[in-house]
Amino acid sequence: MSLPIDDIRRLSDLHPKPQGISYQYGTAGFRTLGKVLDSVLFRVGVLAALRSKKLDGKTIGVMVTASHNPEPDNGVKLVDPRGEMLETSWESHATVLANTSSTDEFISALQDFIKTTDIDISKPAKVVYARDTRPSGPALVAALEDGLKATGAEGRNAGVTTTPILHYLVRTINTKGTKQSYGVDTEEGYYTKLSSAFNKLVGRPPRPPLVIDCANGVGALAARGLSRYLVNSLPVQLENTAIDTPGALNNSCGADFVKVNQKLPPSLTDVLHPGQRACSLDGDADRLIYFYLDERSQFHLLDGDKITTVVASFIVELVKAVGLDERLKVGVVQTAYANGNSTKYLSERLPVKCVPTGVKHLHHAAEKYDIGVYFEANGHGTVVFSQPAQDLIFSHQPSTPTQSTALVHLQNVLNVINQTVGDALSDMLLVEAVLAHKSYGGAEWDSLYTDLPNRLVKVVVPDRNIFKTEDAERRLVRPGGLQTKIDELVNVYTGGRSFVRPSGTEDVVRVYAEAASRPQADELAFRVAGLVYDLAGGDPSQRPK
Ligand code: G16
Repeated sequence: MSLPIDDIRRLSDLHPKPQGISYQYGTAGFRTLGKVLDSVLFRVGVLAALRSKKLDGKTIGVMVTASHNPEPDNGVKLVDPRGEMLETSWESHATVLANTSSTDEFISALQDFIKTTDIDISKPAKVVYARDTRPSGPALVAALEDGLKATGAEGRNAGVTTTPILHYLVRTINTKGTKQSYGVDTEEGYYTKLSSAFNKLVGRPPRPPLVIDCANGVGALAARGLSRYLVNSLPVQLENTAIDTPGALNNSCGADFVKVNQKLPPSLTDVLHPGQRACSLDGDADRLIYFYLDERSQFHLLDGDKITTVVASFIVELVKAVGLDERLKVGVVQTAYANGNSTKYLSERLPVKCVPTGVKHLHHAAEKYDIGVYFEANGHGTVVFSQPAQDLIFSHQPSTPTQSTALVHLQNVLNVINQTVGDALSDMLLVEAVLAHKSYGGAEWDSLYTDLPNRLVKVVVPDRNIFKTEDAERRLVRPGGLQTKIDELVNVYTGGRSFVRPSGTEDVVRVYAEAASRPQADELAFRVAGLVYDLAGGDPSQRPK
């Protein structure tokens, strides 16, 4: 059997690649303006089918989203059979196929690829796909469907849903009827799995109401779907749910806005009361940031690092209470963005590893532990349990009533977690369960350690690809000499730390700085941003101030 070249040619001609644009499969797949992604979606459809064939007909996922990015952006990423990110070696194949300039070139690259990767074309291909609420989504999904049609793949449209639900679907479809079955392969199956574990963990009476900022994105739909199952355990108040209002998505709301600006979304000013907990999702509901107002109505951020701390500590306590602390090692994975004081707090208690930005790096590192807790400071993360750890947790015979109670809690913790990828709603339930068990409000949780003041700045440069990093992105290798200058600046500030890295999702370079005081952190960040700008040859009128 060979490729249906005529079908591919005919449909590919409907999705020509625009001239002068170069695409790159980065940290979160392809991501750029939605209006230039048509050809990419077609080709991703073809690639997803080939990935499925390569993996003996296992279902591959495709998510159309640009997550926290502005509404005109869009993107697409592939999901491997266990719900994890696409295998790294295929990222470069995706980039090559997306950049072929004509149908002929595309077909010839495809044929080479099939040969070198040894794909058996006669195998079946199955793909499940979904999109977020962006206006460019429907047309991009149509292009993707043409790619599936061209290769004869069987497609399942999961509609408008969150990125983590799509990852969940991929895993449940592929494990259906096996010992590793992960749940029922529907959105309702997802809500039922998470909520029933949560309801068992928390029970009545209901928790005080939680305000959820849905970023005016698809998280609003999923949060509403989930809330139907939480009536007696966690009343929620959904805010920023305007999914049909043009321009509203992620605009002055959502997890990225709250984390970067370290302030309340303006739309919540008259909504949130002092002491009340609230959280923000991002545009595809795979990130979660908590916050609260103290009695003086001062804003306090509870970011991914704070989530790691409270979740990892709780899991360690449970494992100990069950009597499995010698057999189950819990570890934490962070990135360079982790607040210095979170790393200090955690390292005094647990093994902590630092890896480059991007869920795939964190996820893989977390899989090295029996129980790996990973969160990026931006609120993207989850907990992964090795298969032997899961088997042990579900087969262990406790010796005392206390151990027995702790074991049931640990089993429910495992079930409330979406292990496939960072999942804002699953993480929210996990955090709520931990807070309920520890009788913590926002202030008690926040007091575990005090964040070092920090600042994140974006720098627009002519070419972000000249920036190369090492040591889990904590040091710059190129442009030459810049790291020495950063080091000299950092030394001037008490408790100073700063690093520079090119973004994998936006055409910018990011600068992070922390120091002993807020003005010092701000000053250090802007001075480093200035250095970056000058060395990268930016327009002097646009220099960060
Ligand atoms: C994506 C990645 C995250 C990463 C974020 C920002 O998140 O999945 O791992 O932290 O982009 O990456 P960068 O700083 O390289 O632009 P999301 O929520 O946008 O999918």
